[in-house]
Amino acid sequence: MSAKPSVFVTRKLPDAVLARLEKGYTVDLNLDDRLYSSDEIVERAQNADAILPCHTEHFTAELVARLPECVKIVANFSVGVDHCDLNALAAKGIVVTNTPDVLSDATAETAMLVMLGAARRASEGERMMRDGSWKSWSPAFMVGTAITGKTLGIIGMGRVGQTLARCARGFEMDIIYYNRTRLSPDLEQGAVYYDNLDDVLPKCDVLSLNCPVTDETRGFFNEERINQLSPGTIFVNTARGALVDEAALVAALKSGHIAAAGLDVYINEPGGNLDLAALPNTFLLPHIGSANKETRDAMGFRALDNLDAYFAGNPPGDRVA
Ligand code: 8YV
Repeated sequence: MSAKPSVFVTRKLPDAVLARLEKGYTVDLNLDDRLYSSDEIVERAQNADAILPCHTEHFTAELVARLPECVKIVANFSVGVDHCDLNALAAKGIVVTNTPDVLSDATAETAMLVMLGAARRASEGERMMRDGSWKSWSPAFMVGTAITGKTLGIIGMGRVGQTLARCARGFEMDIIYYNRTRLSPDLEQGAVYYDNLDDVLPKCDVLSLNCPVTDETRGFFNEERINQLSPGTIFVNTARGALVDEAALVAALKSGHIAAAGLDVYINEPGGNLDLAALPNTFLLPHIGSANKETRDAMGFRALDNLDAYFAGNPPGDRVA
């Protein structure tokens, strides 16, 4: 090991983060911000004590098996860790960390943005203004749905879910939620807990997914679950596309059973889903939930805090494996 631990950074990080990183570490940077293949990740890891990846690099069991012994920690620049096979990494003795808390506000802001965008038909209106097709106005023109005073169901009441609930209360929304465990009353802030999805889905005017992808939640939002929603529900997903059966979602949006969807995440990223894009009642963003300067800096610093702790011989604060 060189005097300074060496860190392989898979993507281009904010300048302030790189400046701090370079003070404490020998770095292998990707200033072109190209997406590395698995072979390139393995090759660049050959001299690395640590890897600092994003969710765009998939640490499958196969890739993890090929990582050299020198790699001691994967310090993610993300809160989600579904791109990492945590069992494979742990079995190899590699510590894994994430960046919780610091992106909760940004992701909740994005959930409100896509919720309002879907409810108020913002995508249709925006396109009309750009292609010059706005030719008339009437009381029946572009009528959407109010969210003020409606019931918001949140699936996954972790940090982002709680922050979204706080934002939605600003619109006088009633919050109901499903979570593995009930929150304490001070965190619930009046939100009503259900220990069963079956009880939440039919009661929502707006449903928001805010849970991680696990073996249990992958693809859970399927035709059967969608049919449990009351007709006209607005659907919001800023968590992960893999939670959703997108073909079933497209069918429900076409039939009007789901009135509109506001999405920031897709099964296929980058790229998204062209069937969803072809529908007028979708408001779609390209996975930019945490994309503001303040948050991206904070995510980088949080990843560095984890690296610093690990290489100082202390337990990293955000260890997930
Ligand atoms: C990040 C995210 O932009 O942190 C997460 O889990 O989904 C995003 O907001 C991305 O993961 C960065 O790697």
